[in-house]
Amino acid sequence: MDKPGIIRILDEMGTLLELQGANPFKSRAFQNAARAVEGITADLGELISSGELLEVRGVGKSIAVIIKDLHATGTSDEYRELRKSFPDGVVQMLSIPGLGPKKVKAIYEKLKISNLEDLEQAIKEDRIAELDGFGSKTQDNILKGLMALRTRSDKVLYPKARTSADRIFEGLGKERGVIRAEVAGSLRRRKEVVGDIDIVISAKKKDCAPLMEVFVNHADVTSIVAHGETKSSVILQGGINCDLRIVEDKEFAFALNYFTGSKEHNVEMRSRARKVGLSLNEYGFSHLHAEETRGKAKQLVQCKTESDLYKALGLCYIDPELRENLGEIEAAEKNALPKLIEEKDIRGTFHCHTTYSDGANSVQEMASAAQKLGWEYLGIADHSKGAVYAGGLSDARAKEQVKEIDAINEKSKGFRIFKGTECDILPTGDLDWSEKTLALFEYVVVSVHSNFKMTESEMTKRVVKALKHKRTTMLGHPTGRLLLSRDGYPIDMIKVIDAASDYGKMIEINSHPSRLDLDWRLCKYAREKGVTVSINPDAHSATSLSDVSFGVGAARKGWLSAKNVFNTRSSREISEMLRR
Ligand code: DGT
Ligand code: CA
Ligand code: CA
Ligand code: ZN
Repeated sequence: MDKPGIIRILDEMGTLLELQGANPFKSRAFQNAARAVEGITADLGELISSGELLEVRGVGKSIAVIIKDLHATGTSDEYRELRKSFPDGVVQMLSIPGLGPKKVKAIYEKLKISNLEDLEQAIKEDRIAELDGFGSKTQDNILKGLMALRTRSDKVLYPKARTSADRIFEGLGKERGVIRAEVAGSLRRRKEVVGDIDIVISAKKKDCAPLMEVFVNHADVTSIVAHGETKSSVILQGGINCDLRIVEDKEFAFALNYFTGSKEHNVEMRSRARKVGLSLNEYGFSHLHAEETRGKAKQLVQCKTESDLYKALGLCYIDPELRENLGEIEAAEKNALPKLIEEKDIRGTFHCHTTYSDGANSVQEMASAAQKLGWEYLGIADHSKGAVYAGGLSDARAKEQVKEIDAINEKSKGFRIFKGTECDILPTGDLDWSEKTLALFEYVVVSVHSNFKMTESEMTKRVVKALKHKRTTMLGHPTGRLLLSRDGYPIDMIKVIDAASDYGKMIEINSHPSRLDLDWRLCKYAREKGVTVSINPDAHSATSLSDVSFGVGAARKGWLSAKNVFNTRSSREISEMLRR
């Protein structure tokens, strides 16, 4: 388990102890330990193995053991015990804004309320207000908090859900009795944020119950929401929900298709089926009209795979990423779906940072890592001088870096570093570098990093002006959004894409999992306008070069083929394009 996960569990344990009415020093010790772990800058794994963790102020012996377990296995006996001592609903109450452990304890013990529904009911009956130390004002606040909790989005970023799903899937998929197994839902569709994990398995009837046992007893499961023979639902470490369905193998294609969704895609599929007199659900086809069933019940289409299912409806296979009911069914009918880009099409990438600005690795280290990924080239793009918060280069340092890259390129065969910069777009829409410094680079990524508070039309004008600059090659993270934490600045992306098209400029898909900006929903429009996209990792370390794979996912969701993407070209083609 990583540091943020450990901090969260320590905090939760402190709260649970408070709820239990334990010695206040004990619960505070957990909260202190959480703050102490937060403050650790060294590598946590090393601190643990060297025993230095005990020297960290605020971490006592027994908590050090818990941290060690959490780090190594993702869970700890103490944590599981503590979690078990309260119903899940009581723990959920703790996440209601404005409702602390003392109050939850009173509600649970005095009114025997252990879930949110009963809590809401009790509020309606004015029973909370009557509790000692509560009153009607407190009751109103709890109701407000409860409503806020209901509407809060509990989504997680794609990689977090992917990692959790892989951990469950790894063991479960190989269990005896599993015939076929697949991750479905928004995760299979590669949505940038995911609500919960859905897994579909096919097995013989007799194997269902034992498989379900394995699932609900997985080490990552923190609580069980529902446990049945063919469907179960659990909460995993980190708070993400995971649903499992087990079906018979002849139903597998139907169940996988249904649980992959999206809901909107499913609705379209069902209405298509109806047009040919069939009813479609997660188990198979059936005849729509009872009178037609007579005499031909046995003739229903069997579908072994999803391809068979689509074929039965007169469609060619639709990749999961496209199943958002955004025209994929009509295109599949005409056999007009694009051949989607794949990770192996990528031959290098642009927009990477080094120790010259705020990156963690040197130019050489970044280049070596790119070569290890099998790439032919790498574009470096450190920050421009105005980006002081990110170690922006001075003009002199920019010159030095360009020299260093030339020297490395001279020595290396079959690999090429492209000299670039990530140049700030000033509030006026001008570029941060002088013409003279801009001329040092082979390409220029322009990005907004400051003065976000502009009106939509001002911001659009600013970015369009930067795109128009003759030295500009591509636009970086076009909206500045951080998924689940910060909305992008207001900007008219249609106008921006139109401008890129008019000026012959590119737009990046920033592949950092919390950016994925250009949004995939706009890729199709960019493609129609002939705007080439560059899938860039915005890597600040050698390891994050692999974030490019998330960008490939976004590009696939956006209907892009290899030919729509800049960094599927060969090194020579890239050189020529940049020279022009
Ligand atoms: P999420 O989990 O919110 O990120 O998104 P999904 O798409 O994974 O949604 P989820 O987990 O609620 O359900 C998985 C799939 O099951 C969904 O994509 C389509 C199918 N499904 C669920 N509920 C319905 C429904 O009411 N109608 C239809 N047609 N399909 C449904
Ligand atoms: Ca889901
Ligand atoms: Ca689900
Ligand atoms: Zn940037």
